[in-house]
Amino acid sequence: MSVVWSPETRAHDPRHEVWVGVPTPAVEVAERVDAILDAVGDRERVLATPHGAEALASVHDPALLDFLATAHGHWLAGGYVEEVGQERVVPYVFPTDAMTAGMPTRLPTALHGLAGQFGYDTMTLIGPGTWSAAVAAADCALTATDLVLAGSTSAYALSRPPGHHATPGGYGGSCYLNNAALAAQALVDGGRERVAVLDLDAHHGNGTQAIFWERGDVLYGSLHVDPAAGWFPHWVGHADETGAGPGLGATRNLPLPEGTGDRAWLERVDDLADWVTAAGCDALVVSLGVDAAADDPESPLQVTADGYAAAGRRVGGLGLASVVVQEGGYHLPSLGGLVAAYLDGHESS
Ligand code: SP5
Ligand code: ZN
Repeated sequence: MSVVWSPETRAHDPRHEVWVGVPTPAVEVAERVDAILDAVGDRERVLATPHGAEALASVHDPALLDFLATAHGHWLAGGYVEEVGQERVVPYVFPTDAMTAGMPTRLPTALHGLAGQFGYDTMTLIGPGTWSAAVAAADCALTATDLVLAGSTSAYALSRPPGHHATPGGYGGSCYLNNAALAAQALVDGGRERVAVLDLDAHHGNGTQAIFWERGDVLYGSLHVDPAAGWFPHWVGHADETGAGPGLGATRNLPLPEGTGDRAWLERVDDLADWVTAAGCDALVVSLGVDAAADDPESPLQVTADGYAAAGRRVGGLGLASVVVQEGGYHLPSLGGLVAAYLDGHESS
């Protein structure tokens, strides 16, 4: 399968997250791109082509897109670098019900106030290259989708920063634009009638779930470490969330206990694959996070490279046109091998 990538995805260089108020070293780093490129071997490499702002608005609110495109410039003009030495946009207050208590609100003048309308956590900073990298990551997913719509059986998008935590109107979880959702929407726009997004990342893809929550034409199925056991995204991703309205039954969450290894993880991959088959889908998007791996610093799941290869065989065996989109995976020494293991499995079946 072709590997769609863009050198511009390296432009996002977050350096830190802010975790419980403390700067911790970033894990979603630009080196991930090269770790993966080095491992995908002699597969054909395709450069992503620009798809424009209109494509991004197919799943995101214009207000979010405007904010992401302009926030860092406004941050520099706002004096935060001189005053406190913070070079990246970090939200300060969040307009949840706890704060606003049902009262009317006004958009804040200060950017560190306004940022809380769009950013929903403190781990996802906006630096000088964030917007161009996020757009490039989306273009990777959209270009891979073009290849599939043109007749390729499958294509892999080396999208980074990742996307599955980005909601219609918000960014968080190291994600800014929802690359997998953009691919799924583009498959629908290209004439596919029922698209499944199968999310193998260690975390629940709350953004993708939110985007397709009330839709029956795009299914969202995910297996992930149980948010109720204390894991991001904490508030959503439970088994009783199944969609609403026309989307009722088109969301499926399989939360997993800490320590889940290959055997139990692959049984749940089987469950999702059977679910996709039963739903009669005609195209597939795989949110390929490899942070469920045992070595990964961001999750307590214990999946091996052999496990990812077996998942690839099972999912590839569905025989559906597939856009495989990169999500998480943070252990740089093993990252590329895990991705290659999945792709080998997917292609072999
Ligand atoms: C796409 C994706 O995999 N996003 C992951 C978002 C969850 N990140 C959680 C970070 C938790 C705190 N990290 C610092 C831990 C220090 N021990
Ligand atoms: Zn993840």
